[in-house]
Amino acid sequence: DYLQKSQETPTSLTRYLLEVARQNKDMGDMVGLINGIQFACKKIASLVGKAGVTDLMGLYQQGVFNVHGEEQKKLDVLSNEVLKNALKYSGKMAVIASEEEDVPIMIEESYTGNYVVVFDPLDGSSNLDAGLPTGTIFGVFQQQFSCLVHDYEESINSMELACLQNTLQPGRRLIAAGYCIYSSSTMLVLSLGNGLHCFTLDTEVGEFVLTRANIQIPQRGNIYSFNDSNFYQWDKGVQDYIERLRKGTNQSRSRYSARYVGSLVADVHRTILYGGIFGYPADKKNTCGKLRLVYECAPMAYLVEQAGGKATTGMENILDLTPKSIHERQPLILGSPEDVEEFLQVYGMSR
Ligand code: AHM
Ligand code: MG
Repeated sequence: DYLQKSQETPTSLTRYLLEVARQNKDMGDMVGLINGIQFACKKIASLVGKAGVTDLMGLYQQGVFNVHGEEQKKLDVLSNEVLKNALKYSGKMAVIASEEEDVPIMIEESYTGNYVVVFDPLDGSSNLDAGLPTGTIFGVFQQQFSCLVHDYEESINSMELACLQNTLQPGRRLIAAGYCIYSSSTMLVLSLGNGLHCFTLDTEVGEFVLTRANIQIPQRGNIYSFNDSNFYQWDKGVQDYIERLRKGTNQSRSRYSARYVGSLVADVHRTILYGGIFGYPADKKNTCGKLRLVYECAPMAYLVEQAGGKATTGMENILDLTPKSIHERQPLILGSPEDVEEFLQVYGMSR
Protein backbone atom coordinates (compact mmCIF):
# COMPACT_ATOMS: atom_id res chain seq x y z
CA ASP A 1 0.00 0.00 0.00
CA TYR A 2 2.74 2.35 1.05
CA LEU A 3 4.78 1.63 -2.07
CA GLN A 4 1.79 2.12 -4.31
CA LYS A 5 0.90 5.38 -2.59
CA SER A 6 4.41 6.77 -2.82
CA GLN A 7 4.46 6.08 -6.55
CA GLU A 8 1.24 7.96 -7.25
CA THR A 9 1.88 11.46 -8.50
CA PRO A 10 0.54 13.86 -5.88
CA THR A 11 -1.56 16.81 -7.04
CA SER A 12 0.70 19.83 -6.98
CA LEU A 13 -0.77 23.31 -6.56
CA THR A 14 0.46 24.08 -10.08
CA ARG A 15 -1.44 21.09 -11.48
CA TYR A 16 -4.54 22.00 -9.45
CA LEU A 17 -4.44 25.56 -10.82
CA LEU A 18 -4.01 24.35 -14.40
CA GLU A 19 -7.04 22.09 -13.90
CA VAL A 20 -9.08 25.03 -12.53
CA ALA A 21 -8.09 27.12 -15.59
CA ARG A 22 -8.99 24.26 -17.95
CA GLN A 23 -12.46 23.88 -16.43
CA ASN A 24 -13.21 27.61 -16.06
CA LYS A 25 -12.08 29.64 -19.02
CA ASP A 26 -12.51 32.93 -17.11
CA MET A 27 -10.14 31.80 -14.32
CA GLY A 28 -6.95 31.98 -16.38
CA ASP A 29 -5.85 35.32 -14.97
CA MET A 30 -6.66 34.28 -11.42
CA VAL A 31 -4.48 31.22 -11.84
CA GLY A 32 -1.59 33.44 -12.96
CA LEU A 33 -2.10 35.58 -9.90
CA ILE A 34 -2.16 32.66 -7.44
CA ASN A 35 0.99 31.32 -9.09
CA GLY A 36 2.68 34.62 -8.28
CA ILE A 37 1.51 34.32 -4.66
CA GLN A 38 2.70 30.72 -4.31
CA PHE A 39 6.14 31.72 -5.54
CA ALA A 40 6.26 34.56 -3.00
CA CYS A 41 5.19 32.21 -0.19
CA LYS A 42 7.98 29.76 -1.07
CA LYS A 43 10.49 32.59 -1.00
CA ILE A 44 9.18 33.93 2.34
CA ALA A 45 9.21 30.37 3.80
CA SER A 46 12.86 30.09 2.83
CA LEU A 47 13.72 33.51 4.32
CA VAL A 48 11.88 32.75 7.57
CA GLY A 49 13.47 29.29 7.80
CA LYS A 50 17.04 30.57 7.69
CA ALA A 51 16.50 33.90 9.44
CA GLY A 52 18.68 32.92 12.39
CA VAL A 53 21.71 32.11 10.24
CA THR A 54 21.43 34.96 7.77
CA ASP A 55 21.01 37.79 10.29
CA LEU A 56 17.38 38.39 9.30
CA MET A 57 15.98 38.38 12.82
CA GLY A 58 15.26 41.56 14.72
CA LEU A 59 14.23 45.06 13.80
CA TYR A 60 14.55 46.73 10.41
CA GLN A 61 15.48 50.13 11.81
CA GLN A 62 15.41 50.85 15.50
CA GLY A 63 13.18 53.78 16.36
CA VAL A 64 11.42 53.85 12.96
CA PHE A 65 7.70 53.14 13.26
CA ASN A 66 5.21 52.03 10.60
CA VAL A 67 1.65 53.33 10.05
CA HIS A 68 0.45 51.24 13.04
CA GLY A 69 3.01 52.80 15.37
CA GLU A 70 5.01 49.54 15.48
CA GLU A 71 8.69 48.98 14.73
CA GLN A 72 8.95 46.76 11.65
CA LYS A 73 11.04 43.60 11.66
CA LYS A 74 13.57 43.04 8.86
CA LEU A 75 11.45 40.16 7.65
CA ASP A 76 8.25 42.27 7.63
CA VAL A 77 9.91 44.61 5.15
CA LEU A 78 11.49 41.85 3.04
CA SER A 79 8.31 39.75 2.84
CA ASN A 80 6.35 42.81 1.75
CA GLU A 81 8.82 43.44 -1.10
CA VAL A 82 8.81 39.77 -2.15
CA LEU A 83 5.02 39.65 -2.32
CA LYS A 84 4.71 43.04 -4.02
CA ASN A 85 7.18 42.04 -6.74
CA ALA A 86 5.60 38.62 -7.30
CA LEU A 87 2.21 40.28 -7.73
CA LYS A 88 3.54 43.04 -9.93
CA TYR A 89 5.18 40.68 -12.41
CA SER A 90 2.14 38.39 -12.49
CA GLY A 91 0.77 41.02 -14.89
CA LYS A 92 -2.74 40.58 -13.45
CA MET A 93 -2.75 43.31 -10.87
CA ALA A 94 -4.37 46.71 -10.53
CA VAL A 95 -3.99 47.68 -6.87
CA ILE A 96 -2.46 46.23 -3.74
CA ALA A 97 -2.96 47.12 -0.10
CA SER A 98 -0.63 45.79 2.56
CA GLU A 99 -0.32 45.97 6.33
CA GLU A 100 3.19 47.30 5.72
CA GLU A 101 2.18 50.14 3.33
CA ASP A 102 0.61 53.41 4.50
CA VAL A 103 -1.75 53.62 1.53
CA PRO A 104 -2.88 51.33 -1.32
CA ILE A 105 -0.51 51.25 -4.29
CA MET A 106 -1.33 51.16 -7.97
CA ILE A 107 0.70 48.67 -9.93
CA GLU A 108 2.70 50.13 -12.83
CA GLU A 109 0.65 50.69 -15.97
CA SER A 110 2.56 48.24 -18.15
CA TYR A 111 1.57 45.35 -15.92
CA THR A 112 -1.93 46.48 -15.12
CA GLY A 113 -4.60 43.83 -14.81
CA ASN A 114 -7.95 43.69 -13.09
CA TYR A 115 -7.28 42.30 -9.64
CA VAL A 116 -6.97 43.95 -6.27
CA VAL A 117 -4.96 42.05 -3.66
CA VAL A 118 -4.96 42.89 0.03
CA PHE A 119 -2.38 41.21 2.24
CA ASP A 120 -0.47 40.96 5.45
CA PRO A 121 2.92 39.71 4.23
CA LEU A 122 4.20 38.34 7.55
CA ASP A 123 1.61 38.21 10.28
CA GLY A 124 2.63 37.37 13.85
CA SER A 125 6.19 38.55 13.21
CA SER A 126 6.67 39.21 16.93
CA ASN A 127 7.02 35.40 17.17
CA LEU A 128 9.87 35.23 14.67
CA ASP A 129 12.89 35.55 16.91
CA ALA A 130 11.65 32.57 18.98
CA GLY A 131 11.14 30.40 15.91
CA LEU A 132 7.36 30.25 16.41
CA PRO A 133 4.82 30.08 13.55
CA THR A 134 4.10 33.10 11.37
CA GLY A 135 2.05 33.44 8.19
CA THR A 136 1.05 35.37 5.10
CA ILE A 137 -2.63 36.30 4.65
CA PHE A 138 -4.16 37.49 1.35
CA GLY A 139 -7.50 38.27 -0.25
CA VAL A 140 -8.38 38.94 -3.91
CA PHE A 141 -11.09 41.26 -5.25
CA GLN A 142 -12.07 42.26 -8.75
CA GLN A 143 -11.21 45.87 -9.57
CA GLN A 144 -14.31 48.10 -9.27
CA PHE A 145 -12.91 51.43 -10.41
CA SER A 146 -10.21 51.94 -13.02
CA CYS A 147 -7.08 53.49 -11.57
CA LEU A 148 -5.54 54.28 -14.94
CA VAL A 149 -4.94 57.88 -15.86
CA HIS A 150 -6.59 58.27 -19.25
CA ASP A 151 -6.10 61.97 -19.42
CA TYR A 152 -2.78 63.32 -18.24
CA GLU A 153 -4.58 66.31 -16.82
CA GLU A 154 -6.65 64.11 -14.53
CA SER A 155 -5.72 64.84 -10.97
CA ILE A 156 -3.51 62.47 -9.08
CA ASN A 157 -6.09 62.66 -6.30
CA SER A 158 -8.82 60.99 -8.30
CA MET A 159 -6.43 58.19 -9.19
CA GLU A 160 -5.52 57.69 -5.54
CA LEU A 161 -9.18 57.75 -4.59
CA ALA A 162 -9.98 55.02 -7.12
CA CYS A 163 -7.11 52.93 -5.75
CA LEU A 164 -8.40 53.34 -2.23
CA GLN A 165 -12.02 52.56 -3.13
CA ASN A 166 -10.91 49.37 -4.84
CA THR A 167 -9.42 48.12 -1.60
CA LEU A 168 -12.37 49.13 0.60
CA GLN A 169 -14.70 46.38 -0.57
CA PRO A 170 -16.71 44.20 1.83
CA GLY A 171 -15.34 40.68 2.39
CA ARG A 172 -18.46 39.30 0.74
CA ARG A 173 -16.95 40.42 -2.60
CA LEU A 174 -13.72 38.42 -2.16
CA ILE A 175 -13.25 36.05 -5.07
CA ALA A 176 -10.30 34.22 -3.52
CA ALA A 177 -8.29 34.22 -0.32
CA GLY A 178 -5.68 32.18 1.46
CA TYR A 179 -3.00 32.02 4.05
CA CYS A 180 0.40 30.40 4.17
CA ILE A 181 1.67 29.15 7.53
CA TYR A 182 5.42 28.98 8.14
CA SER A 183 5.78 26.37 10.85
CA SER A 184 7.03 22.78 11.26
CA SER A 185 5.84 22.54 7.67
CA THR A 186 4.83 25.26 5.23
CA MET A 187 1.17 25.03 4.22
CA LEU A 188 -0.78 27.15 1.75
CA VAL A 189 -4.49 27.03 2.56
CA LEU A 190 -6.52 28.38 -0.30
CA SER A 191 -10.03 28.98 -1.56
CA LEU A 192 -11.08 30.18 -4.99
CA GLY A 193 -14.70 30.14 -3.79
CA ASN A 194 -14.98 26.37 -4.20
CA GLY A 195 -14.21 25.03 -0.73
CA LEU A 196 -11.04 25.14 1.31
CA HIS A 197 -7.95 23.16 0.30
CA CYS A 198 -4.57 22.73 1.97
CA PHE A 199 -1.29 22.34 0.05
CA THR A 200 1.89 21.40 1.93
CA LEU A 201 5.31 22.41 0.65
CA ASP A 202 7.37 19.36 -0.29
CA THR A 203 10.77 20.89 0.24
CA GLU A 204 12.54 18.09 -1.65
CA VAL A 205 10.82 18.95 -4.91
CA GLY A 206 9.99 22.57 -4.12
CA GLU A 207 6.26 22.22 -4.84
CA PHE A 208 3.11 22.66 -2.79
CA VAL A 209 1.13 19.40 -2.93
CA LEU A 210 -2.51 18.85 -2.06
CA THR A 211 -2.70 17.30 1.43
CA ARG A 212 -6.31 18.09 2.43
CA ALA A 213 -9.14 18.77 0.00
CA ASN A 214 -12.52 20.27 0.95
CA ILE A 215 -11.65 20.90 4.58
CA GLN A 216 -14.70 21.02 6.87
CA ILE A 217 -14.41 22.62 10.30
CA PRO A 218 -15.88 20.44 13.11
CA GLN A 219 -19.43 21.53 14.07
CA ARG A 220 -18.19 22.09 17.64
CA GLY A 221 -14.77 21.92 19.25
CA ASN A 222 -13.30 21.96 22.76
CA ILE A 223 -10.58 24.61 22.46
CA TYR A 224 -10.80 28.37 22.97
CA SER A 225 -8.15 30.73 21.71
CA PHE A 226 -8.30 34.24 23.18
CA ASN A 227 -5.59 36.40 24.79
CA ASP A 228 -6.70 35.71 28.36
CA SER A 229 -4.66 38.53 29.83
CA ASN A 230 -7.27 40.89 28.39
CA PHE A 231 -10.06 39.22 30.44
CA TYR A 232 -10.69 42.17 32.78
CA GLN A 233 -10.65 44.58 29.83
CA TRP A 234 -13.37 42.72 27.88
CA ASP A 235 -17.11 43.43 27.78
CA LYS A 236 -19.19 41.48 30.28
CA GLY A 237 -20.65 39.33 27.49
CA VAL A 238 -17.23 38.07 26.43
CA GLN A 239 -16.25 37.41 30.05
CA ASP A 240 -19.50 35.47 30.68
CA TYR A 241 -18.91 33.34 27.59
CA ILE A 242 -15.29 32.48 28.45
CA GLU A 243 -16.26 31.66 32.04
CA ARG A 244 -18.78 29.12 30.79
CA LEU A 245 -16.05 27.44 28.75
CA ARG A 246 -13.70 27.36 31.73
CA LYS A 247 -16.33 26.04 34.14
CA GLY A 248 -17.97 23.62 31.72
CA THR A 249 -21.37 25.30 32.11
CA ASN A 250 -21.58 25.86 28.35
CA GLN A 251 -23.97 24.06 25.99
CA SER A 252 -21.71 21.04 25.55
CA ARG A 253 -21.16 20.75 29.34
CA SER A 254 -17.44 20.22 28.91
CA ARG A 255 -14.53 22.38 30.02
CA TYR A 256 -12.57 23.72 27.06
CA SER A 257 -8.77 23.79 26.74
CA ALA A 258 -6.98 27.10 26.14
CA ARG A 259 -4.55 27.41 23.22
CA TYR A 260 -3.14 30.75 22.06
CA VAL A 261 -0.03 31.12 19.90
CA GLY A 262 -0.47 34.87 19.36
CA SER A 263 -0.07 34.36 15.63
CA LEU A 264 -3.38 34.72 13.82
CA VAL A 265 -2.55 32.29 11.02
CA ALA A 266 -1.51 29.56 13.47
CA ASP A 267 -4.50 30.11 15.77
CA VAL A 268 -6.99 30.15 12.88
CA HIS A 269 -5.38 27.14 11.17
CA ARG A 270 -5.68 25.08 14.35
CA THR A 271 -9.26 26.25 14.87
CA ILE A 272 -10.24 25.20 11.33
CA LEU A 273 -8.66 21.76 11.70
CA TYR A 274 -9.52 20.91 15.32
CA GLY A 275 -12.62 23.06 15.82
CA GLY A 276 -13.48 25.45 18.65
CA ILE A 277 -13.37 29.21 18.77
CA PHE A 278 -10.79 31.95 18.22
CA GLY A 279 -11.39 35.53 19.27
CA TYR A 280 -9.79 38.92 19.43
CA PRO A 281 -12.66 40.96 20.86
CA ALA A 282 -12.71 44.66 21.63
CA ASP A 283 -11.30 45.60 25.02
CA LYS A 284 -10.89 48.77 27.06
CA LYS A 285 -7.53 49.53 25.38
CA ASN A 286 -8.29 48.28 21.85
CA THR A 287 -11.86 49.53 21.56
CA CYS A 288 -12.26 48.05 18.05
CA GLY A 289 -10.16 44.97 18.74
CA LYS A 290 -6.68 44.65 17.33
CA LEU A 291 -6.96 42.85 14.02
CA ARG A 292 -7.27 44.69 10.73
CA LEU A 293 -10.54 44.21 8.83
CA VAL A 294 -9.22 44.42 5.26
CA TYR A 295 -6.26 42.05 5.22
CA GLU A 296 -6.67 40.01 8.43
CA CYS A 297 -10.34 39.64 9.47
CA ALA A 298 -12.07 39.52 6.06
CA PRO A 299 -9.82 36.94 4.32
CA MET A 300 -9.88 34.72 7.43
CA ALA A 301 -13.69 35.02 7.67
CA TYR A 302 -14.00 34.08 4.00
CA LEU A 303 -11.79 30.99 4.50
CA VAL A 304 -13.59 29.89 7.67
CA GLU A 305 -16.97 30.20 5.89
CA GLN A 306 -15.60 28.14 2.99
CA ALA A 307 -14.92 25.40 5.57
CA GLY A 308 -18.46 25.65 7.01
CA GLY A 309 -17.55 27.86 9.97
CA LYS A 310 -18.68 31.34 11.04
CA ALA A 311 -17.02 34.70 11.67
CA THR A 312 -18.51 37.71 13.45
CA THR A 313 -17.68 40.90 15.30
CA GLY A 314 -20.27 39.88 17.91
CA MET A 315 -22.79 42.20 16.21
CA GLU A 316 -22.33 41.61 12.48
CA ASN A 317 -21.03 39.02 10.08
CA ILE A 318 -17.44 40.05 9.24
CA LEU A 319 -18.03 39.60 5.50
CA ASP A 320 -20.88 42.16 5.53
CA LEU A 321 -18.71 45.01 6.78
CA THR A 322 -17.64 47.68 4.31
CA PRO A 323 -14.27 49.06 5.47
CA LYS A 324 -14.02 52.81 5.90
CA SER A 325 -10.25 52.90 5.91
CA ILE A 326 -7.53 50.54 4.86
CA HIS A 327 -6.08 49.85 8.31
CA GLU A 328 -9.44 49.80 10.17
CA ARG A 329 -9.62 47.37 13.10
CA GLN A 330 -12.59 45.19 14.04
CA PRO A 331 -13.31 42.59 16.72
CA LEU A 332 -13.01 39.08 15.26
CA ILE A 333 -14.65 35.92 16.62
CA LEU A 334 -14.55 32.84 14.39
CA GLY A 335 -14.65 29.09 14.42
CA SER A 336 -16.97 26.09 14.60
CA PRO A 337 -20.56 27.08 13.76
CA GLU A 338 -22.05 25.84 17.07
CA ASP A 339 -19.36 27.56 19.13
CA VAL A 340 -19.78 30.89 17.34
CA GLU A 341 -23.59 30.61 17.66
CA GLU A 342 -23.24 30.05 21.40
CA PHE A 343 -20.89 33.03 21.67
CA LEU A 344 -23.46 35.21 19.89
CA GLN A 345 -26.25 34.06 22.24
CA VAL A 346 -24.27 34.69 25.42
CA TYR A 347 -22.82 37.96 24.13
CA GLY A 348 -26.27 39.08 22.97
CA MET A 349 -27.77 38.48 26.44
CA SER A 350 -25.48 41.05 28.02
CA ARG A 351 -26.31 43.82 25.54
P1 AHM B 1 0.85 41.88 13.61
O1 AHM B 1 0.07 42.04 12.34
O2 AHM B 1 1.55 43.14 14.04
O3 AHM B 1 1.76 40.68 13.56
O4 AHM B 1 -0.22 41.64 14.79
C1 AHM B 1 -1.24 40.72 14.60
C2 AHM B 1 -1.08 39.60 15.59
C3 AHM B 1 -1.92 38.41 15.22
O5 AHM B 1 -1.16 37.46 14.52
C4 AHM B 1 -2.35 37.86 16.56
O6 AHM B 1 -3.60 37.22 16.47
C5 AHM B 1 -2.41 39.07 17.42
O7 AHM B 1 -1.58 40.04 16.85
C6 AHM B 1 -1.92 38.81 18.82
O8 AHM B 1 -2.04 39.96 19.58
P2 AHM B 1 -1.78 39.96 21.17
O9 AHM B 1 -0.31 39.82 21.36
O10 AHM B 1 -2.34 41.27 21.64
O11 AHM B 1 -2.55 38.79 21.75
MG1 MG C 1 -0.91 41.28 10.92
